[in-house]
Amino acid sequence: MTCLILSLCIGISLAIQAGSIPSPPDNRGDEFVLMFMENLNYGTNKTFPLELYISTQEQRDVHVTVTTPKWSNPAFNETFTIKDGQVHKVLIDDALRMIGSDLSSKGIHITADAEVVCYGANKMSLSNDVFLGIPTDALGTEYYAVTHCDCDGIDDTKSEVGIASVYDGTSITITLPKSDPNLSVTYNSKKYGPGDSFTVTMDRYDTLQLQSDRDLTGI
Ligand SMILES: [Ca+2]
Repeated sequence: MTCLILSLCIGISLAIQAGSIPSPPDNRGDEFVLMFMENLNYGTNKTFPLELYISTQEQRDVHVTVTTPKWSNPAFNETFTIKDGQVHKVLIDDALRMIGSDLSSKGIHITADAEVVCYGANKMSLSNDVFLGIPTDALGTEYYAVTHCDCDGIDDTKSEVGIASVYDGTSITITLPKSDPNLSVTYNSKKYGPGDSFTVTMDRYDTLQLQSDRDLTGI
């Protein structure tokens, strides 16, 4: 028994020295693919750029590049350097903000030569949202969304979900929740109801936004 424990300890020690134990998924990473969903503008026609904030815990200079690889209207490309404690703000043209239920190529690609964190602010007049970016190495293949909807017909608000693709040829199956008999989503000229499923194939940097007049929670 002693020999077994000893050999196990040696095995673990060697693995740690070789750096072969992967770190658990977290929000620090060296690659992100992000998107910005539609936001409402109350009482003004002023447009607001998309905001990204990028920081790091690294003691050395970290080189970061932010691009919109499949979007050129206008194209975006910015490279900068940050280190421990610094936060760099990136402003991106609001044309990258999604509109309606649509498939487009508005993915924002962030790469760095060490781990960084990224969060975004989606600002409009009287309607601000923020989100934490999840790096590509922490992404999964199954998600449930929680959404909000003023479903009383007074405001022109909708619930919405957004998907950004990291890989070419990604097949995504979307299933609408069954909880609301009046729920519907119209995508690609087809109307889907409670419990319906449909599949969308997306390539790298493609972005999909789906909206509904009803609460999409559970999609
Ligand atoms: Ca990480």
